[in-house]
Amino acid sequence: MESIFNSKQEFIECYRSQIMAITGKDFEHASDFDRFNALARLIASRARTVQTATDNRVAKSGKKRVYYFSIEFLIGRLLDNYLLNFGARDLVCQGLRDLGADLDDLCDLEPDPALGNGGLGRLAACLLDSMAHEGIAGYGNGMRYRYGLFKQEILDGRQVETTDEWLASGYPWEVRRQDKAVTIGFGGRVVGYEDGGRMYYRTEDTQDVLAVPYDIPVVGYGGKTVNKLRVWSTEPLEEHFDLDAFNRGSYAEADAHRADAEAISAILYPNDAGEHGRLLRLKQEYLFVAAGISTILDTFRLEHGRAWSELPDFVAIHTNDTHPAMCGPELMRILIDEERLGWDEAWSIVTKTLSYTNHTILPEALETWSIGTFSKLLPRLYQIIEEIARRWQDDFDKSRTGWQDLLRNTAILWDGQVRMANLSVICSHSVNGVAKIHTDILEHTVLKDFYALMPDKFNNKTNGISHRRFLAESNPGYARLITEVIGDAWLDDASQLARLTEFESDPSFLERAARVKRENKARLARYMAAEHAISIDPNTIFDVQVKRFHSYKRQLLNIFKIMDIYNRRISDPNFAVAPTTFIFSGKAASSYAFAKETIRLINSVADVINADARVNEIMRVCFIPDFRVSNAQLIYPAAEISEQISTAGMEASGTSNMKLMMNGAITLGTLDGANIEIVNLAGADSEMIFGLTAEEVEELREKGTYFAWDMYNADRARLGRVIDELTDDTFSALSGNFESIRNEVMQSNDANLVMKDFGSYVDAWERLTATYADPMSWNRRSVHNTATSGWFSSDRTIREYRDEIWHA
Ligand code: HBZ
Repeated sequence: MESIFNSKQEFIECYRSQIMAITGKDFEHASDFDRFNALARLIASRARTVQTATDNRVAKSGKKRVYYFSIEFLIGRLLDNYLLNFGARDLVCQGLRDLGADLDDLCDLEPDPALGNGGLGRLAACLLDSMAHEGIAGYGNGMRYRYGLFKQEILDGRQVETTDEWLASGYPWEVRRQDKAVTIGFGGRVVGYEDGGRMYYRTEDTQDVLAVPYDIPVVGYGGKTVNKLRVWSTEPLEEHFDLDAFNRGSYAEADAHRADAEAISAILYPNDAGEHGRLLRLKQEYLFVAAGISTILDTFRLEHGRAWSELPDFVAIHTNDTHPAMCGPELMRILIDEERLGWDEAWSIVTKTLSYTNHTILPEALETWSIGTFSKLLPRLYQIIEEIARRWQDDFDKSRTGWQDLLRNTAILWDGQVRMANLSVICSHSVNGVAKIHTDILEHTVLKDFYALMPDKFNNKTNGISHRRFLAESNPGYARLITEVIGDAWLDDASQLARLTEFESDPSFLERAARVKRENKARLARYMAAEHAISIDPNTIFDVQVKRFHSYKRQLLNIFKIMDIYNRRISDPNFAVAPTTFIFSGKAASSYAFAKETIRLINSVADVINADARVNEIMRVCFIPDFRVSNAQLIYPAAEISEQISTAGMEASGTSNMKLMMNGAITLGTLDGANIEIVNLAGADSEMIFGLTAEEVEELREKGTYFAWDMYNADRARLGRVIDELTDDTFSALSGNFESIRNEVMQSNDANLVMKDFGSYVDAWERLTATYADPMSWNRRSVHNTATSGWFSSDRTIREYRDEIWHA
């Protein structure tokens, strides 16, 4: 691979002058942060040079451009990743060493922008990485939140949220593009006017804000393609600083106009499901949609004039979940009101251009907006949605049996609400789920009426992960070992990882892989000691569950298992289990009481167990605060057991399951989401599956014969005891007992089937950990997981999107 620097010497010279230009200091007098900042800016400017070349190439070749609209992009730190992708990592590392600096130390100073909640946002970032690698002209379009997802601290066992001020010291990767700013109007009233015998509409008296884009380069591995992520920030259109108010001493009032405009991009909503209906969120959704569409059309006009019928040939717009669902109506608005196309022509263009990914089957997570709120904030857009809804109903095939049900379930406007998922499906030519089982469930339950009407629209795109970030960059020891035996082609082509199967029975390779795992565990232990003064023992099994806290992900089941093992060991000192460190990490939505109580329960159990000399030889519980991309990259490589224990049928896909598999962890999981594909690829012998299947869950729910109290009564000694301990003070030293958890489980008749799966789960865990005593067999399964994980590279995922949806 060609590097962006011809030699180490050239790098050092460029770097020195960069530091001087930015700080006015020479390298020796620059602070560590100055050094990081200058290095990142140097790489960013190289990236922009390649970006311009990429863009010229795309413009000249007339290649289709793909715009990925997502309200979240969880990009993680970029410096190390971009050095790797540019093939400059070793050279820069050595250059820095000559200067007396350490690359890893500098990388650690980079802010980790938390512009997303979890899987959905991280997926968007992995797809950007892979688009650039595959040479797709693909652009992210999102929001630049001034404050990202809250920082999580644990105080007395509880989650405490503080603001994430990731921009405080500036962000070296972004460039503000004032020249590309767009005015966005809210509210106002729709005015019709006649022109040439046709009625047109415009909105007057709107409240306007300025959407200002910031561009972040996306460097593809190989360094040939650099795309960009464009994120939008809001500002007042004009300064309206109120001098009179200021002179009266009313400072906040003087600047209120600015504050109102800036509020739209001030903060990321911290809900990964459920709660919505907030006006500010609706403003965010419209803002990044309208600004993004405006940019797309400007580029198109420049390259193709007003040949709108050709838009679908040169542009694909992908909507990540329903947050960008207004893309359809907004594109209609511009084509009809401004470009003066007829409805049918515009509609055909829109539906050929748009596609939609669904990420959840939780009915309460499907977005809806009150029509009252919506139509007041976006009156013209609402009219267009009404017309889309009217035509949908008008054109409906009313000869079908049961058409009334089909129509009711597929309606866009219903019960005073705008249903964004239905809007997304109707405006798109493609609808996809994110794992095989998830797409099946969409087709047969959540979106079954659409599937009955238009089965061809539906397709599956199983999620993927950037194997470069989550294996090569996160696990450098393992990456070196892999490269040593199969060469480095796997970085480019993850399917090459399959060549590792040859080494699954090579004792010396397995031995070395195990040593790397051991070092990764020690690295995580050092991080915990340094950052959180928590000591964990790398000689124990690292059993890891890291993800958002949600009842369906069943962190509760995991902690019940831990309580049970503790109880049994206390009752019987001869009860033998493999020494294990139970590791949890993840955030709970700030308004989600049950999830927050689950965090407090875990920390309370940890407090008791970790202080109990009777069990410390065999178990410890560790909660890693503030889960985010950067510490996730330390956790995955250290994991040996990957806990993927959602109630079957509930987790759309999961992606931590893939990251952990790739890093050699064995999955302990239910047949849910992409766990199913994991088992299919690696084979049942290499994972440990337990619990009800999705069909069994459905059947149980339909039959209505399940009673949580039966489970309690049938296993008083173990499960019953765990349930009782929620309220009997065994674990209540940290701010009280857990009545609310007990009530939630018992009063909902165990909605997530925690009690139902408890027995088979603990049993599976015991069987799995018992095999740890045979290290060769364990290591073989570990390496086999890595060897069969290549299919989960997001390079594969993006090629499927490209070939089957975007046709780019
Ligand atoms: O998307 C997740 C799914 O739960 C997970 O199974 C899947 O692997 C992943 C990628 O496809 N969903 C989310 O992460 N959802 C959100 O983060 C979210 C954010 C804002 C919302 C709703 C959901 O308003």
